[in-house]
Amino acid sequence: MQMPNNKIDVAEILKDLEQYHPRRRGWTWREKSKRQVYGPFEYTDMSTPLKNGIGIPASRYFGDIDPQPNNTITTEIASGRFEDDIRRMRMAAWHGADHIMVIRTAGQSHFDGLIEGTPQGTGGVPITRKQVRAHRKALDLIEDEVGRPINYHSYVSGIAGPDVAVMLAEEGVNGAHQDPQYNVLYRNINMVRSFVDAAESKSVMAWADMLQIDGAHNANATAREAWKVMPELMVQHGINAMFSQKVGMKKSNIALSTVPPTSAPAPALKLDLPYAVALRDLFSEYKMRAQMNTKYITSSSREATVTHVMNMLISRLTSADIQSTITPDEGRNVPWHMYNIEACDTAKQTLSGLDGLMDMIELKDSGYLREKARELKERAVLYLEEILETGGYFKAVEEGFFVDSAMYPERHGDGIGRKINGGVGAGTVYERAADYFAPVTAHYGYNNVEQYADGPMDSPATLIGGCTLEVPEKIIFIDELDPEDNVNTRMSATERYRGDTPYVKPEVQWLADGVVQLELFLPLEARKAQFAALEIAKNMRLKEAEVIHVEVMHPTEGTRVQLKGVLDFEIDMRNVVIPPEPEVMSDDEIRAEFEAYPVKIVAATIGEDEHSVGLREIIDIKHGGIEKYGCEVEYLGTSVPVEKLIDAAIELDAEVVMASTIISHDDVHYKNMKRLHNYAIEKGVRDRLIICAGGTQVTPEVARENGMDEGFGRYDRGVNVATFLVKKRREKRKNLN
Ligand code: Z97
Repeated sequence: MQMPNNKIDVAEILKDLEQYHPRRRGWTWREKSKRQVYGPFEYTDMSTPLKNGIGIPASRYFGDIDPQPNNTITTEIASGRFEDDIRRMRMAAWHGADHIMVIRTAGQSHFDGLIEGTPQGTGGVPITRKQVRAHRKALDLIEDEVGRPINYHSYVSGIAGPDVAVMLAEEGVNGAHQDPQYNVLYRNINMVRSFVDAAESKSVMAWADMLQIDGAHNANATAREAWKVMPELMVQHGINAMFSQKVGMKKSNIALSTVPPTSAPAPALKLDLPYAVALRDLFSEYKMRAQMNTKYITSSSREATVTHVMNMLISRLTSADIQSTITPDEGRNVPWHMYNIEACDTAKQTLSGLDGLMDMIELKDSGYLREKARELKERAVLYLEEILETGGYFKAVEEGFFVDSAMYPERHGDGIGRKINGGVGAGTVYERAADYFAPVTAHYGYNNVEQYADGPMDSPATLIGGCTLEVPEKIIFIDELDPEDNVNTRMSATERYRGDTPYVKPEVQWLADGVVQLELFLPLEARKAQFAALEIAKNMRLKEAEVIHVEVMHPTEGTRVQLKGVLDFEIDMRNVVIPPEPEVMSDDEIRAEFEAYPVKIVAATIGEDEHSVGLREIIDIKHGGIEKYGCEVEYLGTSVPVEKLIDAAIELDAEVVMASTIISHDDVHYKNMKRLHNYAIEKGVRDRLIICAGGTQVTPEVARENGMDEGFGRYDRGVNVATFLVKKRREKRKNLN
């Protein structure tokens, strides 16, 4: 497949999937460097550059640099259609994501086994072998294109945890959430079963060298007052981390899912920073995955972005290894393409802007920060002690220790209580028989390998010539089971819009979904504004209109409303006239030209026209006008007669005349251009002068028809005028020689 100049071909990826096997296993960190140069700057907290990527918009001021922070950057994709996720992964990778977390369909934890095929999901995709394999195969192409390994991530939670773990290991998935406490607390899966399953899952994950992220962030998101669960979060991290280590996972593959527990307007840093410091004190041997706070996310994407930025300040102050990026539309949409990209850009922008922070400041080693961190650690240790006194973890869960809404050791008694013998899958754990033996790799616990004393003790699978982990050809690949709910039917429904096609529709998550967002300000109070907005949407022929954000600007003066809806038409690009892109020279080239061949310009707004702003924008250095290239401009003001402008050019021996003309009533702007041209002829200077005109209603073609050398319209800036002048003067010099 041809990359990077072509669209990624999903159909091509799906072809011959049964032959695809992952080309590597395990997690990959970025290549960090203490001294990384990007353009004119030297960075200390960055990693190696991408081969192909897109910098944040402001990078154009710095020679299009695209500094890559040293943290892994996560993007969470949740469209529910894995084929559309593929295109989003590619965009995210170009914007700097190297950890692709594909959210799974709501409640997959309750599926009691693996499923096959490619059904559509809700809020994520149903994780299946075909879907995972297609994603990993697409990521191989994408990582070659950006020149950096990309980690693919999924979930090993739920009643089918070990089955999923084996499938993910087989398919070369690089990281996963795994935490038995998640099953117990949030999915009411039996706790004994969950911990036994977790041991098996973690063994398999360890074999595949997968990075594990725990599930503690869920306590923060579930708690009534999220900052009060800080001691518990530490306990949850500790239980999962130590359990994983005992099962055989290496410490560097164990990551804590950390999350700043509060958000502004709470005094967030005063709570979140001591908490982050306490975590580093207790868990320095493990990796830190910093997620942003999601508990207090609202439908304001602005607010979510600020929270994200503030959270990243903590990441920089305490060195997070992975920076997660929740999309800023998380509070109102199943995240859309552009918000995934925005979140990656927010991370890049913030982390590069904060480069070198810890070389300049340090966290105080006494006072409030350390006292608060110590207090949190003490609360966590007391918590653990009480768990022991109560009779262990299972007993503590029974007694509702977890997700209680008070700050431990206080208790509200509203924690999530589960019974040791209760929950899904209770009573399904059996002791292995004395002669139990499974010829598989990465199996947890007693496997009676001694009975095969002559055989390979460490790898019982060699007795069958290797299991599916070593011999991927043994994997049975099932393509599709459901004749309706599969990728082929979905893709044929949108075939018209795929690949090289003239038909286009806007989209936010699925190809040609037609969804658009509308932003309105209405001088109405909030409730009236919402319903007025819906009425407006109806008049605009938007289908399925839905208000997604309401923000009071003032109780009576007005309300900001954002809504989404579906457009029911397409554009045929064959009918769209696209003017050629204006050629723009680099600032350096223009500057060099005017240095070598200085130019004098006279400029004015002509006729009876008092507009001055447009022309000033073209001239003044303040807004990037042509002055910055070293042009000498004599500005004569507004309402200048055309004759006076030409006379001034003669008197000052100027080479260029720039006329601004905004008023277009009765085509006076074009009439004045004609007069300029004729008067210059009359004076015998037309050949000597370059005369151009600009204004909001000016069309270059019509300006030329009316005697101008060039015309400039509403989208032209100083650089467009300067580029034209350079080219025109070069042409004139050439003709002279
Ligand atoms: C994050 N925003 O960054 P099901 N296991 C664990 C989880 O946290 C989740 C699942 C399984 C989050 C990710 C929410 N997390 C999104 C530890 C979900 C999902 O829905 O129970 O089938 O699996 O980590």
